[in-house]
Amino acid sequence: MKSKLFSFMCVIGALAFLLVSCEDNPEGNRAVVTVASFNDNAPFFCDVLEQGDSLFDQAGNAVLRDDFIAEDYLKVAFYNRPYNSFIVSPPGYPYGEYLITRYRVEWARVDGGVQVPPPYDGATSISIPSGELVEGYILLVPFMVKELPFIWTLRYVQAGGTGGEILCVANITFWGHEVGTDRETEVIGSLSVNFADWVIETKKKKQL
Ligand SMILES: [Ca+2]
Repeated sequence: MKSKLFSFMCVIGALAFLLVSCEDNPEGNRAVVTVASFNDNAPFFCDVLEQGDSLFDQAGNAVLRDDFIAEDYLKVAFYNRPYNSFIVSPPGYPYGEYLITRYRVEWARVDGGVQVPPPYDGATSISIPSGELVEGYILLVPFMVKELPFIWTLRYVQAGGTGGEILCVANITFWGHEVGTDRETEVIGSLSVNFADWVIETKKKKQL
């Protein structure tokens, strides 16, 4: 009799668990998503002007015609830790997967300066299955930021700038939701970003 009662209680318990597990409750988060790393855990060096194949001609004048501006992308690794280890969602079912849909980059100076790039809002679709580490890329420094006067002036002297370096922190907020819910949650991370005109002469010694 005791074993029948025990079995009955187990069945009731399992049913209750299934009901809770299958509840389509948009308030109930089951995943905890974090930024595992930015840029492979290294500071980000933002080159405000890319030099072409040639830095100087034979007369020592800067060769500017092959200089150009490149937008900078940031590598981001997300980890999706299941909030409840008892809930296992097979592929294709709700709650096993988290989807990053948009992000905002905001800047702070850490060198005593006051001018910062404006906030930047971007959209993306980075899917992170439960229990997995997923890497993606976001746009960190758009073209227009490198055209801002206080960034432009960091170009090397021969290109009309004054050189120098600006030290910033990028505070990045990601928004996303568990697949199967419509409740948006935030994931936040920060990294150091140094703006300068990095001139790598050892790679570009070619003269015209
Ligand atoms: Ca450069």
